[in-house]
Amino acid sequence: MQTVTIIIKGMTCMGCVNSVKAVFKNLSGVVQAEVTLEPAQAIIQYDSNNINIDQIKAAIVDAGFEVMN
Ligand code: 9UX
Repeated sequence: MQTVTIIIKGMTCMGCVNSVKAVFKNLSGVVQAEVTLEPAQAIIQYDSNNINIDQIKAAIVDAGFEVMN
């Protein structure tokens, strides 16, 4: 299992946080995701056999947010 912290720009309320959480819920390979507004980030545990960081970041961008790292 791998863990990555992704800094997310564009989350301005808890609705946004829930939107990002929903993205991870439907993403195969993401095992656990802790999304917070302050700081605006997601700490993600994922299985590198099923998904990579670029794919995780792409899903966040597809949902309308920006990845800062
Ligand atoms: Mo809150 Mo986020 O009303 O796009 S859901 S700003």
